[in-house]
Amino acid sequence: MLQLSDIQSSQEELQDYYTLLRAQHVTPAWLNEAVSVAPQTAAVPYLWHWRDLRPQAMRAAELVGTAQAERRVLRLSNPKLSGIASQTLVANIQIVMPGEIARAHRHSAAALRLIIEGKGGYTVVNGERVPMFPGDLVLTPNWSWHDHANDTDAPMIWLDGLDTPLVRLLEAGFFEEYPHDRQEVAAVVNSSQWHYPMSEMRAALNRLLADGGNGEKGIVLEYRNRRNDGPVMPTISCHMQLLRPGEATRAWRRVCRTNYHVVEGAGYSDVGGKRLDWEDKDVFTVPAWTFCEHVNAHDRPAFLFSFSDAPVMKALSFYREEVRP
Ligand code: GTQ
Ligand code: FE2
Repeated sequence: MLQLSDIQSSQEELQDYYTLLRAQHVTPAWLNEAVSVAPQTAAVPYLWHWRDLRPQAMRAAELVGTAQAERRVLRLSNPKLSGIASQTLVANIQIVMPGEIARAHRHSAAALRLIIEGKGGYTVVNGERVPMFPGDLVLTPNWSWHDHANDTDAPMIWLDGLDTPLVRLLEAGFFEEYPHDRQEVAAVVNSSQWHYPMSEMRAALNRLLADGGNGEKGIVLEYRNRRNDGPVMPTISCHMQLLRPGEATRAWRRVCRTNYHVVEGAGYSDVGGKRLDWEDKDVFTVPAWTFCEHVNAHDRPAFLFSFSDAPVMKALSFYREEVRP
């Protein structure tokens, strides 16, 4: 028969033993080893108001040139993390002023841009010129060359989403500067595999709305990778949700991290019991395994863009989701 053994040792014996272990860089796992029955996120729900962000982006453009900063970027910082919006994905605000360029480079981190403001600057992705208009999604996948330019007379401001914290955790980060400030543009294309215009997304959502939506998830579409029809990039998936005036979604929680950007509209989201009131161009973060429901509290449609690391969690069989009963 199996028996649980109960050994009585003195505090002194134990402390001597632990001291010895520490000196040998060995840790007894029975001390402080908290097992969690469900994910315990360190991050907190948080919202950044555009009315606060925009003046700071403009100020950055006065204080720092694109020659000094590899990228002139403000990193939205979760109050409980250090300098990042979520554990795996950053959400940054980048500004490129008229006549400026952000010089060409490439890195292991995958990036997306959701354009917030501007009259149409462009990003060059592996020699392809991709236009940037408000609401557009632009991808610069892992190890693709990219530089940004603004040849208009208005500031260009966008939201950057990158998987840099994940790449750092996995110790997989490479970075390379291009030999010139900008890439030669090989092709000027109207429809690039890296570009998802807001006009097309809006039209697709309105068609879905007319068809009654896709069930309990509401009026929401995933951006598809144009090569393989999967998530837009191996580590990041992107969605756009249309919330009808007065619509309230069900509360979901998922084993992944999600950052939201309000393309347009006003309302609020209940994220883990915290109410985040949002309006046009705000950004907010939803930690892992935290119930989240959205409410469009106004009489105009709301468009919520989001990006998450769900593809990573699915690939590793960690993904779960549930609706609040
Ligand atoms: O635009 O290439 O927000 O490399 C952070 C790192 C943007 C970019 C960021 C980057 C970029
Ligand atoms: Fe970059």
